[in-house]
Amino acid sequence: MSLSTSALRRVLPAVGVVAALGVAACGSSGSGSGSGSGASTSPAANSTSTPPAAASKVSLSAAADGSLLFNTTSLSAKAGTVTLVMANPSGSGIEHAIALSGNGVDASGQVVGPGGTSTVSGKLKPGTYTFLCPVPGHEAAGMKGTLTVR
Ligand SMILES: [Cu+2]
Repeated sequence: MSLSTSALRRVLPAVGVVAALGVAACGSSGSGSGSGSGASTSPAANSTSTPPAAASKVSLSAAADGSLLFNTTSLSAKAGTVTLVMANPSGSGIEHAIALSGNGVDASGQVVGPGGTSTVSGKLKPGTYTFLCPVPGHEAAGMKGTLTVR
């Protein structure tokens, strides 16, 4: 029995040395790798943000025969920046303009003679607005209508 004990004593230190060498060999291998100068991370920004307010143009015209009327009394637009473009036909023989009022909006375009175009724009929330000709007497004569914004 004493033989086997001394044999074990010779083997155990050898195992310890081998284990230590193995650890040292593994530990020395790693060198700093060049990771990460990639700065461009682009998340999908458009998928979560609210869409920008649509800018919409709405066209109308004054009566071509000089009547104090627009060609429509009802317009509609999407909420956002809305521009009304009013053409004054060259045959109207009279000045007109386009204006917009309602829901805190009160804006007038320039007065234009026959052949001209008057525009007015505003940031409009959903609701009902009035478009009209601000030339004195024209609204009362019928140059007005309703703009519905959705
Ligand atoms: Cu007018």
